[in-house]
Formats: sequence, C-alpha cells, structure tokens
Amino acid sequence: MPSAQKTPGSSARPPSANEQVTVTHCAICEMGCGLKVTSRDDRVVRIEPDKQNPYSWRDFCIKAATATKVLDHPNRLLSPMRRVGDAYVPATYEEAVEDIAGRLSAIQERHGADAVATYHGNPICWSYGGRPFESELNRVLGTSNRFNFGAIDENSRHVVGREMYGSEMAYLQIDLDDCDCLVLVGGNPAVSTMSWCGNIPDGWKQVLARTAAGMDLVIIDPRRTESAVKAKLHVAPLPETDWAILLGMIHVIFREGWEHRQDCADAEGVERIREIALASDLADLAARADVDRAVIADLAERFARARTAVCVARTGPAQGRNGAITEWLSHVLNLITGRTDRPGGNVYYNRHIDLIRMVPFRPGKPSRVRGQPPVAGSRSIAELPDEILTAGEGQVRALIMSSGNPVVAGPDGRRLDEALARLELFVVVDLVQRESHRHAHWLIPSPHFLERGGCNPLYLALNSKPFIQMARPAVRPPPGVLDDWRFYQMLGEALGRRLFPDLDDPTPTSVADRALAARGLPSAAEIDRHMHGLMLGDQAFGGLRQSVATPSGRIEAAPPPLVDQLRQRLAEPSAPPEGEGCYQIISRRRLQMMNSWLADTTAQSIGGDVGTLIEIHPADAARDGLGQGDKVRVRSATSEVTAKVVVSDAVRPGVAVLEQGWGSAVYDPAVGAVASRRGINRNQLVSNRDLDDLTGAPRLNGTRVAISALDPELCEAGA
Ligand SMILES: Nc1nc2c(c(=O)[nH]1)N[C@H]1C(S)=C(S)[C@@H](COP(=O)(O)OP(=O)(O)OC[C@H]3O[C@@H](n4cnc5c(=O)[nH]c(N)nc54)[C@H](O)[C@@H]3O)O[C@H]1N2
Ligand SMILES: Nc1nc2c(c(=O)[nH]1)N[C@H]1C(S)=C(S)[C@@H](COP(=O)(O)OP(=O)(O)OC[C@H]3O[C@@H](n4cnc5c(=O)[nH]c(N)nc54)[C@H](O)[C@@H]3O)O[C@H]1N2
Ligand code: SF4
Ligand SMILES: [Mo]
Repeated sequence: MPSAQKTPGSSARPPSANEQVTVTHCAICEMGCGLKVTSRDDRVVRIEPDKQNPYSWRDFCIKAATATKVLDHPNRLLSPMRRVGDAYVPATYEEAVEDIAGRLSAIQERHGADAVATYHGNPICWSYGGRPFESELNRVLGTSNRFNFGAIDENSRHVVGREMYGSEMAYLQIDLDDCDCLVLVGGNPAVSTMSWCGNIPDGWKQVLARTAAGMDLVIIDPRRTESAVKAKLHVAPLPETDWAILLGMIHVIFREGWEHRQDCADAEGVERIREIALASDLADLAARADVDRAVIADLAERFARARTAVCVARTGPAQGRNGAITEWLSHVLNLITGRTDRPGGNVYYNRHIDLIRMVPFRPGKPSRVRGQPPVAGSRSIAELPDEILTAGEGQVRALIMSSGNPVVAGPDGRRLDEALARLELFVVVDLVQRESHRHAHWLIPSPHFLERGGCNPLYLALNSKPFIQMARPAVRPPPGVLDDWRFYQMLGEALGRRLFPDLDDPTPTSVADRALAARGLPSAAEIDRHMHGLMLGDQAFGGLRQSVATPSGRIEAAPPPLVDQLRQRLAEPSAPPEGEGCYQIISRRRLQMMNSWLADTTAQSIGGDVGTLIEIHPADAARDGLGQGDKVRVRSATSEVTAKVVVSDAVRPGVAVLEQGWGSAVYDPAVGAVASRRGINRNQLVSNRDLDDLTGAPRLNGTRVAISALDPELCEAGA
C-alpha cells in the first residue's frame, strides 16, 4: 500500500472506513500548498488543504482540488510507448531503455556529445527524484546542448544575479512582513500567487492586509489586472518600457539627494549609474513608457521616503526584450535607497542554504549556431530550432524532453514543430502526449505528483520561512508506470554510465540526505516524521554582502553588459505602436490554468470562447472599427492567428492581451489522433530571433502585431 498516514485531529470531512488520508503538498506551482488527500483502494477521492500545515495551505486552489483530472486523465500515458507509423504501441521500460540508449550512443559516437540535447519544462522542479536524476543524466551525456524554460521565465534573475552578486542563483526575496512600500513591476499575484523564484504563502492576502494597514502598493502593468485594482497606484506603461520608469525614478532620487549614502559607497559602480541617470532626460523616459513624468517623480518620492520599501520585477518584463535591464534597475533602485538585504526590502536568505556560495558563476560554451552563452547552464529554447535544422558538426539530432510543452510555451511554435519532426530520436517524458510531443519516437510515462514523494533542501533559500516538508505519495502509480527518476537511472545504466557514482545506492532519498547532511540539516527520515512539515526556526537575512561572489567582492551596481544594453536602449528612438491596427501583445494567466497543461482539465470550467480572445482598449477598437465579439486576424512578422475581440478599458491603448497556454493538442497515442484542443497558440506570433541578447528571452510580451477584421495590411507589423 502507499505510505499513507492518518491525520491527527483533521478538520473537514473525517475519512470513512477503508479510506486513507495522506498529508503531502501540492506540486503544481511553486507555492507547494499543504494537502490532505483522501484515497480509497488506491484511488484519490478527495483533495483538501492541510490546515495543519504551518506554512502554505492557505493558497490552496482549484488546480489542486481538481488534480485528479490529470491523475485520471483519459489519455494518460500508462506505459512506455514506441512510435509505429502515426500511432504508438506499448513497450516495456527495458525495451525502451535499450533502444534509446543504443541510438543515443550511436549518435554521440558518430557526431559528438552535443548531438544529443535535452529540454526540461517547469513541472520537473517539483519532481524531487526526477530533477536531480535528469540533471545527473545530462552530466553523463556530456552535452552542452541543455535547454530549459529559463528563457521564457526567469533568466533575467539569473543574469542580474550573476552580474551584481556573482551567482546566477542569487535569488533575492521580498521581506513582506516589514514592508511599507511595495512596487510590483509586471506581476499579477492575485492570480499567480506571491511566487516567482521564491514564495510567500498566503502572500497576496498578506499584501492586501498590509495595504489596508497603510502599505503603499504600486503596480506597474499595461493591464488593470486583478491585482492592480487593489493597488494604491496603478501605472500602465507600454510593454517593455519599465526600464525607463525605473531609470526615471533613479534620476529623481539622485537629483533630490534621497539616496542611501552608505550603501551607495559600499557598492561598486554607483557613480556610473548616477551619471547615466542624471544625464537622461525625465521627459524622454516618461514619453518612452507613455506615462506622465509627474507619475515617475511621485513614484520616486514615495519609494525613497518610505520607511521600508522594495521594488520587484516579475515575468511581465522578463518575457520581453528588456527583461535583464528592468530586473537590474529594480535591484539598483533597491540598492541606492538602502533596501538591499534590509528589513522590509529585497533580502537574501542564506542561513540554511547559501546558493551564491554554493553555485558561483562559471561560464559555459556558447551555442554553435548563434554563439549565445548559456544562462544558468541552459540555452534559450528560442535557439533549439536552429540547432536542430542547421547542418554541421554538433548539429542536434536527438532530444530528450521532460515535462515541457515549448511548442506552446515558447516562441514560434511552428518552427520548433518543424524542427522536432526532423530529429533522428525524440524521447518525451510526460503524463500525456501534448502539442510538443507529436513527433516523439518514444513516450515515457511519468508518475503524477500525488504518486511520488521527496523534498528539495535548496528551496529553503526560496521560502519566506525556513520550511521543509516531505512530499508523500497518496496513491501508487498505475502498474506500468515507474518513478521518473528510475527511467533516467535505467537510461544512464544502459548507456554504461552510472548516475551518482559516488553514492552506494542512489535514490531521491540518499541524494537529498547527502545535501541535507552537508548543511547540518535534519535527515529526510527526520523531516518525514513531521507530517505537516518542519519549520527550522526563523528565516534570517542580512548576510548578502558577505556571500557576494563577484570578483570585486562587492555588489556590482553597474555591470558592463547591463550598462551597455541600457545605453543602446537610450540611443534607440522611442517607437510606440502607432496607427490603425497596430498593437503590442502581452499575456495573461488564469487561476484555473498552469501554463499550458490544465487547459483541457481544470480550465474546462472556464466557459465561452476563452483561449481565443483578444482584449483591446475601447479607443483602439473605435479607431479600428472593431466591436465586441468581432473575429479578427492577428498578424505579426512571424505568423498569424485568428481571435475574437473583447473590448475592455482594463487594457491600455496600444496593447492587446492574448492569454497564454491555450491551443495545445492532447493526443490519444494509441490511435495517433488529437483527443482535444482548445483555443489558439498565441506564442506562434512570437519570433525566435528577436530576443533580449542578455537573457535569450523572446518577446512573449511586446511583440508587435496588426489586428484587422478585413484588411491585414494596415501597418508594418513586426517593425
Ligand atoms: N505567452 C506566454 N508564454 C509563456 C508564459 C507567459 O506568461 N506568456 N509563461 C512562461 C512560463 S512562466 C513558464 S514557467 C513556461 C513553461 O514552459 P513548459 O514547462 O515547457 O510548459 P508547460 O505548459 O508548463 O508544460 C508542462 C508539461 O509538463 C507536463 N507535466 C506536468 N506534470 C508533470 C510531471 O509530474 N512529470 C512530467 N514528466 N511531466 C509533467 C505537462 O503535461 C506538460 O506537458 O511557459 C512560459 N510561456
Ligand atoms: N494560476 C496560475 N498561477 C501561476 C501560473 C499559471 O500559469 N497560472 N504560472 C506560475 C508560473 S510558472 C510563474 S513563473 C508565475 C508568474 O507570476 P507573475 O509574474 O505574477 O505572472 P503573471 O500573472 O503572468 O503576471 C505578469 C503581468 O505582467 C504584465 N505585463 C506584460 N508585459 C509587461 C511589461 O512589459 N511590463 C509590465 N510592467 N508588465 C507587463 C501582464 O499584464 C501580467 O499582468 O506564476 C505562477 N502561478
Ligand atoms: S496550484 Fe494552487 S494549490 Fe497547488 S501549490 Fe499552486 S496555489 Fe497551491
Ligand atoms: Mo514560470
């Protein structure tokens, strides 16, 4: 039987006879909410929040409550499946591993290690066995062609961590408990929770409570979001222009002498920032963002004069061409006003895990085709099609894709799809076969998170409180499904290369135990004894300046690559989308979605034409002769889609909102047919060449489009 445990004093519905209750946590998003899962005969019958979890349960949401829709998905992969013609036939793991290892070895022998690439998507971060074993498989494969979701998510953080603090893993966090002024640039935590490379459980409710008690909440977002309506001030700039607002704030702060003199003196390069900021023209910066210069001056004053404050940039700007400089300038703003690693500010937790010291920056090999260096060990997914399609030494011929759907989640899905079709070997590890997997030669099933357990001590550096909990399987995986880490381990063995050769018996537990012991933390077994999780005292910060691993040993306020890119942007003329039919697109998430993978399950509950809608401002709609419900053609330099108009003053003029995550097929591999597809893949509009050079991020936000009911030639799209 699964390792189920009784919950002492559980509230809600008591389990009936032959029901079992397992206490674990959700692994759909970063929040990791505590769960109480009731099962009967190895089937999950109920999922509730674990109210005895001291840390996270309050964010419990519909995605977890309906997790059985994925667990019991009618098209779930129930054994390895081998492609035969257009459909797939079941095979054993032994057959799969033998065939895959044979072909990988042959490809690497003939064409070198880099001919095999890997991609992992977001959900593997919460597979406590899968993540380290996949990473170890990468090591033994010896390929530099590792791809992941970083460039469509968090690379701006890695780049700024590397340049300012000396480690791509320098994740700074919000000290919300003591914060009097919170400026959020491009995040919508009312829907997405207070998470992004860190988490504050119940954080959005805490933000609301602090705001009610006087905290100044400012949200900068082209759309008046579910979060923005709760802010004291909502500023709606054009996409990709936040850097200009932040530089304008820095200008005002230096001009007025509001900076924190000691912190400025202690860091390297503040004088350079001061020069650049003071030399820039506030009116020009305001015009670039299309906001009033008085708003920038007001923002600067509120921020600088607040007792405590923090400015945080999230995925809105990170998914555009100016993500790195926006992230950087938010750190600079915090630094020069004395908010870095100070109470109520932007803080670094290193009491249990010092990620900066653990993972100092090491440069990686640039990519073959475009010559781009990796970020945090990974290439941008925007580069994968060229690496597959461009002939020559080091051409990618095989790919292992784990828990990812980049044809929908990443840029220019059509081009990626074409490239994936050309692979000699394409192996997918997932729960179901989705859009990105249609050309796979092998489909390898994964257990659902409710079927596996474990923990990751590194998350102690990302949690707002030093909380650690062992996830526990609530039910067993289907009979034909092995734990994902076992697949990676078997593949390594079949390649003749043992994973974790320095461990006698490598398992997720022994891997975690080694990491825990190295930091003097309790063992996995000890953590497991605390059913609802273990709080390791208080979170501590204030040690960033000791941990910093830059060559100068100090925080670098003006790293050359960021300064250079800022100068380039300042030299470019400001070019807002102007004229009939011209817009920049931005994205939107739904509570019922997790990127692309709940569209056909939890998000079924969203009715109507969701997934095909495009939201535009009434003035733009009037100018372009468009009305509610009109069908339009949306065309970019890369591709085009059709969508249905929603006229709404929540979005600012010049901007069109297209929701992310829709348009992915789900296949029935046994017959090779599409089982479902809903909505449009809006990321098809996004180029895989027009990137932020520093992060490799495509312009998921900011791509220019022409929208038209009739005539698509209204303006120079993609200019
Ligand atoms: N336009 C636009 N695009 C975006 C975004 C946006 O805001 N706007 N957001 C971006 C962000 S923040 C991210 S993180 C990326 C995500 O990019 P990806 O991670 O590549 O894509 P997902 O849509 O999350 O797809 C996850 C896949 O993992 C599978 N999966 C789920 N659970 C498991 C599991 O336990 N094991 C295995 N093996 N597979 C599993 C799902 O079935 C699905 O196929 O998308 C990005 N794309
Ligand atoms: N329900 C739900 N929750 C999720 C996810 C999900 O898919 N669904 N995904 C999870 C993941 S993987 C992540 S990384 C986090 C992300 O969490 P967040 O970073 O909060 O992401 P979003 O909710 O997409 O908010 C981004 C906001 O940026 C705005 N925006 C777009 N372009 C710009 C710009 O150029 N400048 C500014 N200032 N704003 C801009 C958009 O209008 C949007 O409101 O959410 C996580 N939580
Ligand atoms: S999906 Fe919902 S329940 Fe699961 S961790 Fe995220 S916020 Fe919590
Ligand atoms: Mo993400």
